Amino acid sequence: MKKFYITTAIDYVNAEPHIGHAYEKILADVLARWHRLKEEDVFFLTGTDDNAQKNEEAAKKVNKDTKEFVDENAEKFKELCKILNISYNHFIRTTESKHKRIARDIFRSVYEKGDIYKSNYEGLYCTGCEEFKTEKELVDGKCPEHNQELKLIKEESYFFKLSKYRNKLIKLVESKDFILPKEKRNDILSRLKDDELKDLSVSRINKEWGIKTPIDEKHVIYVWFDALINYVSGVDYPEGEKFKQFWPADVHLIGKGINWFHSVIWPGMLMSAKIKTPKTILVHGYLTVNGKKIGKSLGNVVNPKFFVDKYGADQLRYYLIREIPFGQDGDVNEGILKIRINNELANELGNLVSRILTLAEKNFNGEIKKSVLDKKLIDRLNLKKIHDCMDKFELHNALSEIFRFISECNKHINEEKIWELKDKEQEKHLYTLLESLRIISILISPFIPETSRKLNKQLGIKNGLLDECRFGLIKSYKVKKEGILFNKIE
Ligand code: ME8
Repeated sequence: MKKFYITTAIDYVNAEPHIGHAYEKILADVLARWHRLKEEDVFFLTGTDDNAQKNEEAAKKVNKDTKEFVDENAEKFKELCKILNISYNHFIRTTESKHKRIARDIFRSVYEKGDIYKSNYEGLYCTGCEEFKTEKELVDGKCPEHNQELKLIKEESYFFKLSKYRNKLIKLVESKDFILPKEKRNDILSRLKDDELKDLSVSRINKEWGIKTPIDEKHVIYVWFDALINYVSGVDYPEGEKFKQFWPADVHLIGKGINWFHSVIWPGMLMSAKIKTPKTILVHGYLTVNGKKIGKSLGNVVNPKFFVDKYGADQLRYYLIREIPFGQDGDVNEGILKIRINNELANELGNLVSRILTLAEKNFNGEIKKSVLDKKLIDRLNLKKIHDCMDKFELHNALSEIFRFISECNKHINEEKIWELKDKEQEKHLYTLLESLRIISILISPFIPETSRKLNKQLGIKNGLLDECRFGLIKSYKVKKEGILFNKIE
């Protein structure tokens, strides 16, 4: 059986989750569910980045014990996954003892290889990014991601010989499908080729919070070195069955701001530790409000729970995936969310289901038998295009192609005036339409899983697989209408 291992970034728990976090989890969930529909063995990992200094600083600000504080916030990220129907297989936290042990083991093996040495660091640190910045990266003396002042730090530190792996890294980054979408590769490649690749400071001295390095108790492991390791500790590196089955990861899904860490630093660490590198770093854009990145430190967070409570999880999932072309930034706009709910979910999908089931119940007592398929309608489904879009991670295009077929079904009902047809003639059309609904339900299930579940219930069928997106499989239907799928928003 083919396997598919997908991860999201692990979130900082210095505050509650915002809609950018929700967006990433939804994208990953769609991919995980799609691969399950293809009957692949899927492992989907998400979790929290507990050991960051910014988490400790945030805890101190509210006079809380850091562990208690990160535990509380981590729960909120789990809760977010729950309300969004995120079907992860494991939720990892970097304060777990297993992760800590594995992070120390990897640090040690890189050290024993001779790739970690002690020196001094002097530079500007952005706690928002948890990263040293160069003068060149600053805008008006501030970090452009977080718009905040940097701390000048001058201290003893252990360094990882990242520079040693430069040529191998260039080759990796140049390889097809390593960084996707393709446009996200050039930045990284030019930075690797044009700038001198510096060794990386991988420890911080005299810090209370974090994982102690296995070679010097005075130092904790730099949080990025620690956090990236979650992708292998989450599948029980080095001896676990899951590691053997699932590593290397097929997709690390991340936001564009942390591409360098995933495309350069992480593979460099893996090369040194003699672990295979992941197959694809898949980079999504940022959600913005009035064009500005949404972020805790920028103080313009949008709470995803607000949208879920007000409109529903599937509605939010649909809107975010359909509205924002994968890889690009997208402005969160409640007005457009409402328009999409009304025009596409309620008027197209909801209405289609209601029209078909109403006729089936009224004229056939809900019982529709298999009959000749209506070729004119089934030819309007372009499954290949949907597959191609998914293979290319164009989730927005896949979803829009599915909804194009939904509106073709509505058009077909109008063109053929199906409600005016009699007996067998009408039943024949309804059979093809019910088969269309069954296939639509399979296709939408990764995107709007709750809707698919409700629809299957009304159709009286079980959840299907991609392989069952073929017309004429069901011998007879017994359908039962149960309320409407989507309420219209005033
Ligand atoms: O970066 N729109 O954590 P994080 C879309 N702990 N995505 C966004 C976003 C926005 N406005 N803001 C953030 C970290 N993200 C590290 C990751 S992985 C080993 C460690 C994305 O909480 C962001 O790009 O700041 C990242 O992929 C994820 O949310 C977590 O961000």
